[in-house]
Amino acid sequence: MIEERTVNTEVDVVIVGAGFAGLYALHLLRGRGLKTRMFDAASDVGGTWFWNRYPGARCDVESLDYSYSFSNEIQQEWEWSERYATQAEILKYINFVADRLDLRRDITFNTRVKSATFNEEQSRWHIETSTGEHVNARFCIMATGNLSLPRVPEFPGLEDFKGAWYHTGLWPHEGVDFSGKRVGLIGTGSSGIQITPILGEQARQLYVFQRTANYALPAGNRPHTPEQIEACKKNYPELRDYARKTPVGVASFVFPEKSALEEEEAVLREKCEFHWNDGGANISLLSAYTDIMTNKDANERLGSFVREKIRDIVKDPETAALLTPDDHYIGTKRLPLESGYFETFNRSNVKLVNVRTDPITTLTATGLATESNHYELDAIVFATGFDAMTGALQDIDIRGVDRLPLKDKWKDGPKTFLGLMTSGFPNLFIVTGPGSPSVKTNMVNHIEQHVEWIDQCIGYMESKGLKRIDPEGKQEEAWVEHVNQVADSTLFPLANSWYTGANIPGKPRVFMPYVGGLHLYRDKCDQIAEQGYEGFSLA
Ligand code: N01
Repeated sequence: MIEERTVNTEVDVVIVGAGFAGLYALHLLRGRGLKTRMFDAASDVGGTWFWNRYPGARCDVESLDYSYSFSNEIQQEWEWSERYATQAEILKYINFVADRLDLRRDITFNTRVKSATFNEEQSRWHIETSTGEHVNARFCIMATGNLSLPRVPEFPGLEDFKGAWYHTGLWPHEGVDFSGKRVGLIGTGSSGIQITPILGEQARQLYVFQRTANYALPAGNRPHTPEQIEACKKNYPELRDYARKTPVGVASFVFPEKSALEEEEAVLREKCEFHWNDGGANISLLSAYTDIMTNKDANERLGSFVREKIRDIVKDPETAALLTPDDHYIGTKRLPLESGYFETFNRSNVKLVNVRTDPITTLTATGLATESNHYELDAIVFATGFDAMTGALQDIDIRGVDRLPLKDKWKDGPKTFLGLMTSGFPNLFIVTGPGSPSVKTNMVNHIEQHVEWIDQCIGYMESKGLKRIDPEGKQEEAWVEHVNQVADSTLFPLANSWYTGANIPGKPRVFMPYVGGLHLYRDKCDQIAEQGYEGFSLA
């Protein structure tokens, strides 16, 4: 029994998170005539793009793809200026959409959802916020994002450090001027790789503390020409339709036909060179052949090409060797797109420090100590990532049937049906949750698919007078097994990445996204809905 608590508000749906997912959900559900409330800890809309304001932050999916497709008016009205949009431009776009659809009036900002508890008798969720509000809702939609709980490693001495420190995922709105400063950057994932060139230009001295060398491919970012924009706007419906039929949800995806092992060396090189020079090679190179992500030898043909490029760019052979990845297959960790990252290490004010062989031991009042050195620093930038995919959800005290905490249910790793719901937590939807293609796709495309599925599902329940939906335990187990089987048929689980939770000490090691392809996944979700939500128990 849930204890008696003051309930201030009764609504149909609570949505947590005002990013791409939450905003679209609010638009659709409100359009259905449902009373909907949204909460976000931020002071405005934007989700990940609200927080990640570090210099150099850009999306690694082309802007013409990384945008809503549900409204032709919106896609015709908006103009993307560059191939890869900056954080600032994406945030402006999200604000434009929020205003255009008049979404703000149902959003409560600066408010964190502390807990969500399922009341079995009423089949309703009881939500408590950081401002003391209690809201009772039939449905709860967690649009909390996959990379929204930033993580600063627990280095001893951080509180002693007299300089300023920042996390890329919590960047100050007023910006930071590093001119004339000695700056230490910890982390060389996508965020570290994007911020490095800018820190290199600004700082008097930049130390990049690298634990693992990472692959990265040139972004080849450039302004859109008026002709490109016009062609895209004219063909948007077809482009979007094609994107939906691809494994990653992008219009430029080309289905591969051949194994990399069957390709002659000269032809493979020519292809790689073309993509390298054209930039944005993340998707095109990884999917240039059928087996880059499934066969070690095929993968190695691409990996060796990129390693050679790194050695060509970086002039100092010792630094080049350190920057050359040697512990994972290319693409098994998120493959960042870079703009001048490797070149930055040719600058005289930039030094790469290997903290794998000489680990960071402590932060001090004046800098950072490794086992064998001390680095004097005025500022430290943590580009150390996030508790990904499950972190933000588990940060909320979510309790389902019998008040079982989600944390307990997921103690050995997340368990969901389709990454959309988890059994024992009825009427709680997760947008792009663990077990869905999510972070392995164009997120906006996938978000639209998930939100539309949830909206349709709620509509179906309304039309049938149903109060409760919960995945069947057996179906969930089968889905989790399928997700694992598909992952195990690829090289992805071999890397220590946030996809597997390996970046968080003590987190269960499970490969979380579904890598069977968004197109096939979409068909599966549609089929389930068409068959009256097969695999879910409805009451
Ligand atoms: O985080 P990460 P991120 N001592 O976890 C290092 C998306 N994103 O913020 O590899 C020393 O990838 C850690 O080292 P190691 C994108 O999906 C997208 O960069 O664990 N180092 C690693 O180098 C991305 O994948 C864009 O050995 C420590 C780094 O910190 C995801 O967000 C841009 C350490 C963390 O890398 C996360 O990226 C930015 C320690 N104790 C982000 N702890 C786009 O372009 C951690 N590290 C769309």
